Amino acid sequence: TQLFDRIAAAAKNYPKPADVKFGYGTAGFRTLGKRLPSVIFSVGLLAVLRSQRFHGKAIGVMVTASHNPEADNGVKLVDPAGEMLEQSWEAYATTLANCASPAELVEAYKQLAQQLHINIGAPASVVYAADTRPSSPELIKALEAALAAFGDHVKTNNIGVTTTPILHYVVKATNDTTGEYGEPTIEGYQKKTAAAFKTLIVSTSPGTTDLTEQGNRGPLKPLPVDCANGVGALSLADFAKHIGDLLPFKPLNTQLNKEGVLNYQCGADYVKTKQQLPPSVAESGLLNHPDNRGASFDGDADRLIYYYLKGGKSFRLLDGDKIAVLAALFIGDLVTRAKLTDKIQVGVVQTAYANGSSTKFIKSRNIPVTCTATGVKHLHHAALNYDIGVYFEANGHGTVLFSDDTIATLKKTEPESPDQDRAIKHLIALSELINQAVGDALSDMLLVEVVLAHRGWSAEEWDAGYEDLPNRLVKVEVPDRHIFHTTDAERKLTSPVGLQARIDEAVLKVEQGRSFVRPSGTEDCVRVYAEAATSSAVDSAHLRAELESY
Ligand code: NG1
Ligand code: ZN
Repeated sequence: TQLFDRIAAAAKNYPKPADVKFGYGTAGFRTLGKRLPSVIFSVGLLAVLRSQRFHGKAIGVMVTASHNPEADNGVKLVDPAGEMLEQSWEAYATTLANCASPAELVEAYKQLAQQLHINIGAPASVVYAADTRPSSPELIKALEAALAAFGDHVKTNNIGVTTTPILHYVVKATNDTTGEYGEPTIEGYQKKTAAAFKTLIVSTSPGTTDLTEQGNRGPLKPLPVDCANGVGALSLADFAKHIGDLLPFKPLNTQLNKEGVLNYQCGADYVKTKQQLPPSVAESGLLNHPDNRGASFDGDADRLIYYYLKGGKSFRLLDGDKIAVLAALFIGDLVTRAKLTDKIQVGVVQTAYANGSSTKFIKSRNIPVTCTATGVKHLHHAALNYDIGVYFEANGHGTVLFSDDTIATLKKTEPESPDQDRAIKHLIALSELINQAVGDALSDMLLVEVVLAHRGWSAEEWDAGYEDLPNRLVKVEVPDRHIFHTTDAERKLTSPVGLQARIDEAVLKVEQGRSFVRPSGTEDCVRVYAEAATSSAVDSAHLRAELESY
C-alpha cells in the first residue's frame, strides 16, 4: 500500500551501515553518532507501533548517549507511564534496526504489526527530544522522516533540546488522564518542581515562618553544579529563574557550543570512576571551604554525584548509595512523624555495585533492601513493590517512587498535631519534587538540598553515617563477553564453568571481601567489581578475578 511505499522511499535516505550489528541494550541503542541514522529511522517506526498498541497514548523517543563521549549518540524509547520500554519489545527494536535494506525494513515492520495484531492505520502519538550532541540534529531529522511517512494520523511533539528526565516527565504528563500530574511541557516540569521545592524549603502555612524542624535558614549556601558541558546546564539555568535566591547555583562546565568538551574531564561519571574532582571544579576554588558541597550531572542530566573536600582538602565522594541512604532515612523519619508506619513501608533497591557498607547501614536501620540486576528498569520494577521505593545505582542514577495508594493515604489522613500535619505535607511535596518516571539529576539534587536543610547538615555530617569499603571497578575486554552468564542478581557466574569458584576462593582470603564479574549491557566488555576491608586487599582480590576472567 501507499504507507509501505512511503516508508521504503524515506528509508532510502538512511541506509544501514553494512558492517554493524545493532542491539537494543540496557540504555537503548548506543554507538558512534554517525552510524545511527538508519537505527533512529527504524526506532521511529517502532515508536508508532508502540503507541498504537496503547490506543494512541504518547510514546517518547530520546536521542542521547548520556555520559559517553561526544562523538557517540544513542536512542531509547519511553513507555506511556514515563518508564523505560518494556523488555519484550527490545528484541523488536533490534530486529528493525538490523534490516539491511528499505525492502527488508518494510517487510519486518509489516510482519511485526501482524504478529502483534496492530492496525497500522490507527492513531499514534510520539514525543521526542535530544541532548546537545553535534550529531543529534541529523538524527532527529531521520526520526522525523520516519514519522512523516505516516501522515496525519501520527501526532508528533518535538520538545527540542532537553534532559532525558524532562522527556520522561513530558511523556508521563501527556498521558495522565487525571490532569493532576502537571502540564506536559518543559515549563510545566520546571513549575511543578519549583513549587514542590518551595513548599519544602519555606513556609506555606499562615502564622509560621517555616516548615523545617530546625528553623528557616533563609537562602541555602550557593551550590556549585558541574553540568558536564551538557544539556543539564540549560535546565538548571531555566530552573534557577523559578526559585530566585532560595538556592543560588554556581553552574560550572556549561559550554554547550564548544566542540569536544561534553563529558570531557567533568560530569558525574568522571567523578564516580576517577574518584576525584573534575579539574575545572578544583580550579574554581568553590569547594575549598570545608562546609561546601558540590554536585555533578552527567551529559543528559539523569545521574547525580555529590562530593566535598574534608577539612577543605581531601576528596570525599557522595555517590548514589549515599544519596539513597540520605533519602531513605529522611523519608522514613517523616513517615514515623506522620504516624503512618503501619500503612507505609519504605524500602531501598540497589544493585550489586552498591557498596557493602551502605547495604549494611540501611539494614541496621531496619529498612528493607532488595538487590536487582543492573539497569534502571530492574530497579524501577523492584521499587514498585514498596509503598515508597528508594532506588539508586551507585553511579548516581535513581529516584524515589511513591505508590498511588501511598499518595491516597497521605491525602486522606487527618493530622492530630502540627508536627504530623507538617510531616504529611512534606511527604506529599516530596512526591511532587522527585521525578516519578526516572532518575533525574536536577530533582534528585533538590531532594538532597532539602534533606540537608531540614537536618541542618553539612556534607560532612551527611557523610558521617557510614564509611564506604575500599572498592575497584574495572572493565576487561574479553574475546566474547556473551559466554559470561550470571545468576542471583548478577552476583554469581554460572558460566564459564569454574570461574565463580575461583572468585569465591580469592574473596575468602580477604576481610569483608566481595567480588563479582558480569558482562556489560552497554559496552563490549565484562566488568569486574571488588571491595574489601582495606585498599590493598581490594587490589589482590580484584587482580585475581580480573586475570581469571580472560
Ligand atoms: P553496564 O554497561 O551494563 O554495566 C552501565 C552502568 C549501569 C547503567 C547502564 C545504563 C555501571 C557499573 N553500569 O551498565 O549502572 O547505568 O550503564 O547507562 O555503572
Ligand atoms: Zn545519563
